[in-house]
Amino acid sequence: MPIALITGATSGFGRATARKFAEAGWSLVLTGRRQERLDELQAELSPLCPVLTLALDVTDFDAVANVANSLPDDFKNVSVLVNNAGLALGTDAAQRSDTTQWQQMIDTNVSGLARMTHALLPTLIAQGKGASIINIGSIAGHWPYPGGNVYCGTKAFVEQFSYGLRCDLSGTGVRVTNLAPGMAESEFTLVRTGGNQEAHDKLYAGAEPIQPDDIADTVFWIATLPAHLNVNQLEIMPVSQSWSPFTIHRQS
Ligand code: NDP
Ligand code: 8X3
Repeated sequence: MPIALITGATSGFGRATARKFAEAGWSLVLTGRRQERLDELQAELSPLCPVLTLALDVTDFDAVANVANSLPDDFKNVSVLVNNAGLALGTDAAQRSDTTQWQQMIDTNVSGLARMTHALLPTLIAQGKGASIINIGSIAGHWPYPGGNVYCGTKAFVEQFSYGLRCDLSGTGVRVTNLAPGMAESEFTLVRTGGNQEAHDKLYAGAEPIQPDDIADTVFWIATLPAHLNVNQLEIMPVSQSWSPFTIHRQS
């Protein structure tokens, strides 16, 4: 069976995607920082498919550069890379934001994703036709909102980087997708707010948000499309989420 490598498999979209691919019997390389969560996934999914877990921080650029070389023979021919690891930190206006949080978002969502891709490109190109890079962008990369500042910027990067990869990989058979979800219920808001359960509950209450399984189904669909097809960009929102009028600040 083919091999998928999923970053940020310890929670939310990444964990649901791991479960989806496991049900289909794919071999999986699952990464994230939390070893306990990786151990739990290994125990849960090993009866379904071959699973290798790797404790990997995508901001550890030396470890990321070595990731392809560190894979044992049974797991080295990765044909699907799901660049999912990412986070938002804070919702303050730029002028009140903490630049340490900005840097962590840039290191994770931009540099980590770019370097993971670079590390896996020779492997993916060697697999050729049907191989895929599925980058998890966001509607935040398309539409600004107050307090989104650097997070939105990192997701705009993911979109443009995905298109640039499409250009550079022309002729290799390797596909690239920017999958841009809207509001989804995961640990995202707990991470963003430093563990504020009330903020999490309030945001999702009555909104019927996207669930991680919805994104897992979409990732699996993209990865298993006929090899001559490339989904360049897919934006997906809950029906409950839409746009508002522009804000006009008026002189008093
Ligand atoms: P979760 O917080 O539930 O999951 C985030 C995952 O990213 C975790 O597995 C976490 O693992 C991993 N991660 C974070 N930082 C690092 C790091 N430095 N190195 C390795 N892994 C890391 O959130 P989601 O599932 O919602 O988020 C997944 C992706 O989807 C993110 O890129 C997010 O920006 C994006 N997204 C989320 C939306 C939402 O509304 N939820 C909407 C649109 C996009 P660990 O902590 O173990 O390292
Ligand atoms: C997460 C979606 O709108 O909360 O990427 O930024 S949003």
